[in-house]
Amino acid sequence: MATCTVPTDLDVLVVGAGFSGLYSLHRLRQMGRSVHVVEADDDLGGVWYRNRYPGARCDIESVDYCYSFDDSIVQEWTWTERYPAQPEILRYIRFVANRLALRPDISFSTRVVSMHWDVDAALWRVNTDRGDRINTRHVIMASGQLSKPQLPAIEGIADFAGQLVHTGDWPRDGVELSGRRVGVIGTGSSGVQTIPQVAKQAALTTVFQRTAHYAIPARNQLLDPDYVADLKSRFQEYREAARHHPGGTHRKIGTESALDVDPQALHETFQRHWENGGPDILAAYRDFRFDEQAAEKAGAFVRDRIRDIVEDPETAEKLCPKGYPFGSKRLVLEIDYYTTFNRPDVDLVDVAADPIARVEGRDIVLESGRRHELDVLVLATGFDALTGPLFAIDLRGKDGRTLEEAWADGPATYLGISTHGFPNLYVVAGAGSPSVISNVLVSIEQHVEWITDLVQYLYKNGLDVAEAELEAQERWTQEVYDVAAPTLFMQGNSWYLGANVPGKPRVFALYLGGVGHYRDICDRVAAQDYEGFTLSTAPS
Ligand code: NA7
Repeated sequence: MATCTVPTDLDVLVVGAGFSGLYSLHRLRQMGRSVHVVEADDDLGGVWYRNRYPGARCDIESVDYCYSFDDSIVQEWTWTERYPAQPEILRYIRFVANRLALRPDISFSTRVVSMHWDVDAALWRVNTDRGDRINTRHVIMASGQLSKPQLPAIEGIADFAGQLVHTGDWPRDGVELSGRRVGVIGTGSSGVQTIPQVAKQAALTTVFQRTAHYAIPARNQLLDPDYVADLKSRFQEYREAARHHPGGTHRKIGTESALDVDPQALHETFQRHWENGGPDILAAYRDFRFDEQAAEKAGAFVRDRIRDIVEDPETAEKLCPKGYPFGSKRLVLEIDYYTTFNRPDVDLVDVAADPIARVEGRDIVLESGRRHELDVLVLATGFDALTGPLFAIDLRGKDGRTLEEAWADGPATYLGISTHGFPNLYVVAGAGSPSVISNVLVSIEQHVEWITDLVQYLYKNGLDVAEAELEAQERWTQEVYDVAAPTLFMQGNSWYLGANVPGKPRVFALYLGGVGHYRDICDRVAAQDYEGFTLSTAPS
């Protein structure tokens, strides 16, 4: 795609042209700021551009996973499925970008390689891989939470003699799967979504599973036009409720303990959730997030359903999640996943029992010496989440320290938005905020509005610099950890904890205090003239 030149002097540079970056661009343009977006990919869409693997779909309902800021856009767009598939989301993002004429202010195929804060000029000096040198007062990092694919540390994998692909960076022209022997490593959301689709085409599908994840039927379906029309007629009211809901959704939150309910009633509740599909079962009882025994009630129910569906008892047992609490990793929504293992051309290999030793030529070699010869190897091995995309840039703040050095013990932020020592740098829906533990579209809109309001406040008041105070940052970071500490999330070896990336500090970096509560805190800070930030003019 043809791309435009990046202006050399800007009020605001936005990094990334996904949901966050596009809304940031629109809002700042409306505020009259000089703003430009740089995007490493050759088109817009962010994760929804790159995750083009067969079966890719959002695990939040389409009517919630969309913008609300412009009601005419709400009225003009009509979602077709309960859980939107990647092509439909990408069409939506393109529709919004075209509708708001955003493309002229985006430079594609342009990756930021370094960003250094110039203290005297109070500017970020930014370099891109196309040789652009940009001076910008503010930078909004809209570079995504799950945008840096994580490759497994398996000897010889880079030299795999067949075709190697990662779900998070799926080739634009697709991958020929039909008639081929396809291996999939990873059984999180991406693996569970793609395995049934791969199996429909491949001659043989071999699934390498290290941990069985809890998966619930999505019960995806075409949306009833009357339902969509009704929602549209009261969409702002509908979204307003989500803005004040802990998860940014409409999920009903149970008030009872799963330990106080009699087994029959418990079973009926679980069965209802299983039949309705979707992740709402996570909130069926108030103690699912905190009490292992309570969560285990749901865990046992799911294992029983797997045993009902999967015909081979040995395969069923391998697919049963064990050893960690239900809900402590992201709950996976499945479509035809468990039934796929009833196919004669699908194999499940338990690589917890017999780990992958190395890749040799076209073979995956297990520690036992068993070999699996493949034509295509699909890595559904997840992402270096939240911090990965930020650390990929040589990003240096006031004292020349990199962000990676500043966050050596885990993300340290004020409100998840800003970091002491890195003035005028804002992260949208990143670590320290509700981010992807909520309906991220609600969180993105809230962040973009709050951040752009702050930028505009500075300009209106003749100020140049906003820097998070160290004390405010320490308090907030502690709050993030304290809220997470009593939850079962601390027990799941998930990307939420950074557990999937060797050497990453094991901290729960998302704010679990709830989207509505978080919004109130941010609003209070803004109302008190951005309490916790030092606001100043440029030294020179
Ligand atoms: P996830 O949820 O991080 O899942 C990655 C999967 O890959 C998971 O099953 C891992 O097993 C597995 N994995 C990673 N490395 C290896 C090695 N070396 N050997 C075997 N298996 C491995 O990523 P997804 O892309 O599925 O989903 C990420 C988010 O995107 C998701 O939560 C939604 O929010 C959307 P493990 O569990 O670590 O044992």
